[in-house]
Amino acid sequence: MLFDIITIFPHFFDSCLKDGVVQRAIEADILKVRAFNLRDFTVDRHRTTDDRPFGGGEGMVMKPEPIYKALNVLKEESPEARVILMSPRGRLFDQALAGELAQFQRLILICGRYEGVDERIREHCVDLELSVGNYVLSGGEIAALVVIDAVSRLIGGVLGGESSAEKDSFSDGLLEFPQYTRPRVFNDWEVPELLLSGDHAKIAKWRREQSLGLTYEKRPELLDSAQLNKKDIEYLRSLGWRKD
Ligand code: 9D3
Repeated sequence: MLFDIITIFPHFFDSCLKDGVVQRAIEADILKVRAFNLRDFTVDRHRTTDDRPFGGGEGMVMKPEPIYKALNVLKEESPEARVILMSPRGRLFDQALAGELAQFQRLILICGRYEGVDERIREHCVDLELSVGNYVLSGGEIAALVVIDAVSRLIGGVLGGESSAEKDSFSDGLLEFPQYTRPRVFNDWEVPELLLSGDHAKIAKWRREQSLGLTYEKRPELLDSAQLNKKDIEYLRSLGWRKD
C-alpha cells in the first residue's frame, strides 16, 4: 500500500515512520509512505503556498494551484489513487473507516495548514474529507499520521502472529480486557490468581467478562453495535445493563 502525503512540512513524517510496526512494514515493502513538499509544486519566486482570504478575515488560506499541480503529478503516476483531504469538517475517522481505506492500493493525503485549503480543491479534486476527532489541531499532518498508523496495521502482513489486528480492541466492538505480566506481586499488588491457574477456559471466560464489564462501565454506547452472544447478554444483564 502506498500513502502519498502533500504537506508544507515533509520532514514532520520522518521520525514518526522510522520505528515500530510501520517501519517494519516499510522495510518489508508492504507499505510505502512518501511526503511531498508542497513548495516544490509552486512556480513563483517566493514559492508561495498560502494567501489572504477573499472577503477578508483572520489568517491565511492554502492556494489552490500548488495542491492542484501536486495532485496532477501524483495522479498521473496512479490514476486510481483516492484523494483524501485532512480537514476538521471531514467524516470522523474510526476503526470501520480504517478498514475501508485499507482496501485501497494508493491513497493521497492532503494536509492543510492555516485556516484551511481553498474550497475549490475540495469541490473538484477530493474523494473524501476526513477528521480524526472533535478538537482543533494546527494542521493535517498529525491527523494524517493517525490515519497511516491505523490503516497500515490492517493490511496483510504488517502485524506478526495470527492477525492480532482482528483480536484488538474494537474489532468485536468491545474494550480490551486487562493485561498483566511478571512479577506476580509488585508493591503488594497482586495479579488476579485465576490468570496463573493454567485453566484456559476459565481465563477466556474471565477475559470476556472483563471486556464486557469495562465496556459497560466506560463506553456503554459501544454495546449497541458490539457483536454479543447469548452468554454476553446474560452477563451484561447481571451487571444491570438494559438495551434501550
Ligand atoms: C481557527 C481555526 N478554525 C476554527 C476553529 C478552523 C480550523 C482550520 C484548520 C481548525 C483547524 C485547522 C487545522 N486542522 C486540520 O487541518 C485538521 C484536523 C483538526 O483540526 N482536527 C481533527 N482532525 C483534523 S484533520 C485536519
